Amino acid sequence: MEKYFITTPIYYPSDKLHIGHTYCTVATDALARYKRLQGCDVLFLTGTDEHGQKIEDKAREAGKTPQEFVDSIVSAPGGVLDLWKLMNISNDRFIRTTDSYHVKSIQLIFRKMYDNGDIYKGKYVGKYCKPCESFWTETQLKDGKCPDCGREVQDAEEEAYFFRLSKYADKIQDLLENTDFLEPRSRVHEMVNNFIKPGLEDLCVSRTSFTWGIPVDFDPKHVVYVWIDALANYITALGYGNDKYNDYDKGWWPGVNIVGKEIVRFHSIIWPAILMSLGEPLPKKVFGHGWLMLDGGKMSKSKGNVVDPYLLAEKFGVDALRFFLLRTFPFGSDGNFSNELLIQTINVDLANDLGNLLSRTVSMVGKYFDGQLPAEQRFQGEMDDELVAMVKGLRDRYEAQMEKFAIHNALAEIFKVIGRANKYIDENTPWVLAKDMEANGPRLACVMYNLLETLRVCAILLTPFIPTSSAEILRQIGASADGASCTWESAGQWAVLPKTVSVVRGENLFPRIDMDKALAELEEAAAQARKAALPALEVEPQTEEKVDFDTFCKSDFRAVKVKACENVKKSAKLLKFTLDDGTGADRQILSGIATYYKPEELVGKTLMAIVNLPPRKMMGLESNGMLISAVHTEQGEERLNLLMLDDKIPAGAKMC
Ligand code: ME8
Repeated sequence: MEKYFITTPIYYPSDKLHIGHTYCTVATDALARYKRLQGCDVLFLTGTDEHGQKIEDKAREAGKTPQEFVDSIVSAPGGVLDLWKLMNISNDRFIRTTDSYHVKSIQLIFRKMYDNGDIYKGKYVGKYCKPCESFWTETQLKDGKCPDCGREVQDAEEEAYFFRLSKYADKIQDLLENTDFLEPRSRVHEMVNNFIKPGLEDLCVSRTSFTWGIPVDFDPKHVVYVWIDALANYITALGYGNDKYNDYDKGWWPGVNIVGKEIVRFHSIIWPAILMSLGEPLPKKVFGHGWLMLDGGKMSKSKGNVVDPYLLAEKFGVDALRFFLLRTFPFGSDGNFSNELLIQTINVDLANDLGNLLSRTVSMVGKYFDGQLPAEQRFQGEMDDELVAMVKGLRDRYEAQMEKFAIHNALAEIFKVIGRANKYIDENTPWVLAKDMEANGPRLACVMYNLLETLRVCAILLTPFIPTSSAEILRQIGASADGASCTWESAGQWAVLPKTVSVVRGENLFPRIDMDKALAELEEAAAQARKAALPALEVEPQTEEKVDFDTFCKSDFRAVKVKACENVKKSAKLLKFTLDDGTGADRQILSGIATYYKPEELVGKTLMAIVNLPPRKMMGLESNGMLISAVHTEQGEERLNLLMLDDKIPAGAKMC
């Protein structure tokens, strides 16, 4: 059996993952499932890239150790592992770069490259982009900023180890230009023109300014550059340099690396150079997919424009979400995400086209034949030929696209057939045939059989995208009882179901979604999420400016007792207080706190007031002083509490 090793990038657990990460993982999952369907022995790897300064900083901000911090995002409930479980990701292995076997392998790899002279000690002077964890030379900067993310860079100078990347420049240019190692092809020109032709410089591969990384074992004040640590996961997870696994030499490597476009540079230049240095085979392929954008910009937590996959999966179903991501956006290009597009794709493709084809077919077989087709069937040539021919060639057309990673085109091929099948129903008008079963029964049975066969082939080929729904379709059309009619081989054949197949009515797989209602609900959920993301409790920062003691002492704070309190007419905010301030005369103070207190709950309370402010008119009434309260913010909402004093304190007592 052919071995096929496929990987996603390993994700940074610096924040919760979003729909962009989900896109990348679901696409790789579909490719892995496709290869399994074809009969390959697949090893699908994903994981998390847990070292580096960004994680160290984030952990500090969160008041956690780096390990506690990454655990809270990777393995805690609602973390990365749970997200992949929810999305029905079929990975066979999950690597964390903090796993001890990986740490050991990275130390060995670093030492091997040091021993063979490809890593040497030098001094780093240049610029560093912290969010990207990338070093740049002056000439590589774009308008003085990081060429990858456009953010500010900082000066950096320190003793460091370097990798002789320059030594491999020609070999890598040849690899990129003269093989199909990197796809899509457009990315080759970008790499060669932007990075190789201007001159590949040696790469700084160790850091001493932070500690959250894998120590260089022969010089432990250095930690290994996070990209060497990360890229090598593709082989350490197979057991390269460790005893945890022993798959590396067993035909699994080389594999296929699926990555997002911004990390193509690391995967198509640095990664093959590392492997060349180690004398190991290069990946079969690096495929750089596009970004899911929101409002024209890349989705990213730091920009605050992320979409939550949990919310969408819960609302529309996991299969519908997986399908949308892969059907809508050409895999190699960027795509603009919107909730409208998501709902529209579900309604058009899944509810109208596929869902209707299934429910009409199964219910007609139920209604006209009591759920089981008769053996006597009449094929009518011309009326059937076009559909049958389309279905017969579907698997090969689909395969041709999948082999090119043109996932969206493979799906388009399936949906052309589904559209043709719906038209076939309208052309053959089964409800008219059913009016005279004696004359037309065999013809009607053949129409139904052709539809069931069409659904069978489509459902098999849809399995990598919507695994749960495909299994249910195959069950409803009577294919699953017999494993042989659900295989890859059978998807390339016609008339595999027995003539007398029985169907099973099931639930409506893809109910139509009310667009306006769903959009309003999503907007409400997003508002709630934004609110929940606000700090739980916030107080105003303390004033820097000092006040001298004498000025402070001029403020006259007194205990006051509330004799009466009422709302001020025509004002939603103001309360009018009649107060005993210990002088024997009533004092009137107006306070804008009616949204926080009802007047009656304050009568009799002892409060604190400043009494020597100049009188002020509000809504035509005079206010002599101000009641003192404490203010803070909770989940974005302002909270106010009057300062209530012990009732033992007499009215007029001075606060000092
Ligand atoms: O880059 N649309 O990790 P990462 C599509 N640790 N894909 C997106 C996306 C979006 N909006 N946002 C992120 C890293 N991704 C490194 C990888 S591999 C040895 C080390 C994709 O968590 C992104 O393109 O920042 C990348 O392929 C993957 O998510 C991981 O991104």
